[in-house]
Amino acid sequence: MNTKLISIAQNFQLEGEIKEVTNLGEGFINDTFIIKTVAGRPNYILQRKNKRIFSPIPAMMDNIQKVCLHIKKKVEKAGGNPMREAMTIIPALDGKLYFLDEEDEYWAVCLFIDDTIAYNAAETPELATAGGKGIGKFQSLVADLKEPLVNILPGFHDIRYRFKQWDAVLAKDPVGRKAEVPEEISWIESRRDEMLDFYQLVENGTIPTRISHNDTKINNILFDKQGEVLCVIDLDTVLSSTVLNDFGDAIRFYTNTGLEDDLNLDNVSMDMKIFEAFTKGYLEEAKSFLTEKELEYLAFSAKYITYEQVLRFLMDYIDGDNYYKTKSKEHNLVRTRAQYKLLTSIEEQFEQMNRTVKKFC
Ligand code: GN1
Ligand code: MG
Repeated sequence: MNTKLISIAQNFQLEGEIKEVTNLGEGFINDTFIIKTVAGRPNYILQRKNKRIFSPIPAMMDNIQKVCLHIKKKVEKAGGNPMREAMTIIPALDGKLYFLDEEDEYWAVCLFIDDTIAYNAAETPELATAGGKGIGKFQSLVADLKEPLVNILPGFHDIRYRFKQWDAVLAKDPVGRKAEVPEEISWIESRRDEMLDFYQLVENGTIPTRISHNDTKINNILFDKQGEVLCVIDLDTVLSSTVLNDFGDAIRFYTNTGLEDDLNLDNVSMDMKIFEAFTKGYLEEAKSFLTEKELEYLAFSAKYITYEQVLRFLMDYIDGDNYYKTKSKEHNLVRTRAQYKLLTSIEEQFEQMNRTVKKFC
């Protein structure tokens, strides 16, 4: 594999001779590697982009490039360092933003930003506040990007579309798993109307659509050694959607006292202190551009995205594990139950979450 990866990497405009290409991280969708080069030269991130999910990949890379160049311009204007505070896409030798290999797989490279820290959990409230600021700042940096982005993930955080997929998968029950999970299915059905009522506000424009990141896990942010956010990464999902999705997804991830696939449900709950800390940081940056309606539904977005994630994991389980990478037959079901536990914890603390949002408005 390593020689194959090296020969893939050689198709990009890299500085310095390649020393090795090794695995990095555990994304559910793409495969990610680090390209190490000789001393004194930059290192790079190499990714095989998942063409089953992002389609078409060339349009996705164009979206990412538009966002990166826009952020770089603004960072430069503000006197910052555009090579560290924005992602840098490295083109292939032919100038394209991707390389298509003989097996029809798409690869892309970006610069590795060194001297940074990526966390897998919001270990302290201070880190959560910094993360909140980072996401708010990212949204404000891209708010005035005029060039349209191609919607390469139709219906991504659109619950009406997700219900269509859900109904189809349940009707088909392709691997006969539906009968095993009646209780889990009832978790989805009992909240269907509540979620559609919210989504209608997005569809009718009551809640505006803006450019958002759509995958705001803490490990998609690079921090500097002082604990401040340097750069938001993983731009595969930059789309026009409600920015509430970014807030909700971050809360789903940051506040979880357990793991996304925790086997021990007692570990899983929503940590109010982390919620408060993230919200404080986020609103410091985002308060100035959010509308009253967006603020009103900010806490709800955590319910919405966590619910959507329960649905997506369970749907993939019933569908026979076609979307997410899994480590065992039950993995998507374990994830479903752990995310549902988180959802119920959010529901229990919902009033307090709303009060916290108001405090920082
Ligand atoms: C996927 O692969 P990763 O970790 O960046 C998914 C997110 C989910 C997440 C679950 C394009 O993200 O939407 O929230 O897994 N990305 C896509 O943790 O489906
Ligand atoms: Mg991602």
